[in-house]
Amino acid sequence: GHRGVILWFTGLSGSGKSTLAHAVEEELHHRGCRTFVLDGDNVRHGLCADLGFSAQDRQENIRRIGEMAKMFMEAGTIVLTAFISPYCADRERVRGIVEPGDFIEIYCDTPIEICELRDVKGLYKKARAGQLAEFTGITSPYEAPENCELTVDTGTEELDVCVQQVIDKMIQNGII
Ligand code: GGZ
Repeated sequence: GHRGVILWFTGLSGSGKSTLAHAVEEELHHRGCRTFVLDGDNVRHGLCADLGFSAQDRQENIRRIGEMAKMFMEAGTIVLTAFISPYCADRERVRGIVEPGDFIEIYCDTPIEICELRDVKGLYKKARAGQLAEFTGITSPYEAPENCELTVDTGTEELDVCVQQVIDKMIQNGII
């Protein structure tokens, strides 16, 4: 068995948050866990379709995601969220609405140079060309976590190594 918890992945665009969250989810499924991944694909097109990328909109985006993650968690689900969530204060606000230990912050620490080299969607190129305003890491800030539960070297480590680090942390914390 397992309890509900929020695994909060944060990092730059292209840092590997969503990839890692889905890979951790797959491993958790093998272990018989109930999970749900929240990411841009299922949130920014629906619940948060009215929001852009100003600091204020990002704050509201993270607030809604936090409230939704909390509800899933209270139903006993392991929730994995994969959003840039660039502001420390916004992440701390989510931490504050759940019990201590129920919010596990995981920093996907890929340096911007590597994210920009990957540039899966060509967004960095657009941002550099001035065609995309308020782009995180270029024209909008990213505040790296200072007291997160886990930092993963998603820039250089293999995916399965990163997955194992998250799983180990969950075992350590008595979640699984
Ligand atoms: C950052 C942007 C922007 C701007 C569009 N800044 O790599 P992606 O494409 O798939 O992930 C990014 C996603 C970020 O949305 P989040 O909801 O995670 O952001 S936040 O937590 O800050 O609210 C990127 C795309 O949206 N995208 N414009 N200006 N990312």
